[in-house]
Amino acid sequence: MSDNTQHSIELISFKICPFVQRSVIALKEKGVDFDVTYIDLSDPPAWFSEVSPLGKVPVLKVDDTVLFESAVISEFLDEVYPPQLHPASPLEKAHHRAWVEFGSDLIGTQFQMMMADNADDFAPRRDALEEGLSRLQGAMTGAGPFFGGAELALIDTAMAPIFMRLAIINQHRDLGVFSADSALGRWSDALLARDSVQSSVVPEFEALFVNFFRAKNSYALS
Ligand SMILES: N[C@@H](CCC(=O)N[C@@H](CS)C(=O)NCC(=O)O)C(=O)O
Repeated sequence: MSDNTQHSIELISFKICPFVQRSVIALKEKGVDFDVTYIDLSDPPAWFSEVSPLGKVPVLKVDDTVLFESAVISEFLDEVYPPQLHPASPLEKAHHRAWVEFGSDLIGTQFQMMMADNADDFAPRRDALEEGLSRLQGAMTGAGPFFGGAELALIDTAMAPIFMRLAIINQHRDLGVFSADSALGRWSDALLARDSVQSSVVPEFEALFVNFFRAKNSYALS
């Protein structure tokens, strides 16, 4: 294994996976060339269980080495490909890493909310999402619009998938989990305006996302 930047990179993806989207945004922010192989998680190809130790995407094949776990993939990309997006200060970097973990949990909370198929199940999950977002806002430093201030950092690439999904869900049901005129609102606007974020999903993403959860009778989309 070498640490130069002449790697061949292949991303194994599921088109609506927020964790995969994190990897794509980081790759794009760094201008890294990569190939994408899409799989259907409801009917994965036989080779997938050989490649993915946890049976999950994203998987990043770097030459002959398989990487998994979106936060680890992003850390690798940040160490190898400029520009460095993590803060240089060890304390600030650790703070960002901790909140990336929180963000992973929040992605799960958002998913659970989308899986609620009735108002009674939906309400507490929506409230949990609001509470999580509020805590996240409390951890932001600087004057925005990004998590740590004016410059996009690695943690922003990890959170953008949540905001992209919220923008879509809000078109169907006004969740009211944060106001446009808040640090979260300004953060969301800045992320969703970013080229790397806009181009991080397939053109039919919104339809795929809505259809996936409609098939689960998602109350959020009813
Ligand atoms: N902690 C993992 C989570 C990845 C994950 O949950 N991916 C989902 C799709 S969005 C998956 O592959 N699920 C398949 C399964 O659980 O069987 C990461 O950050 O990469």
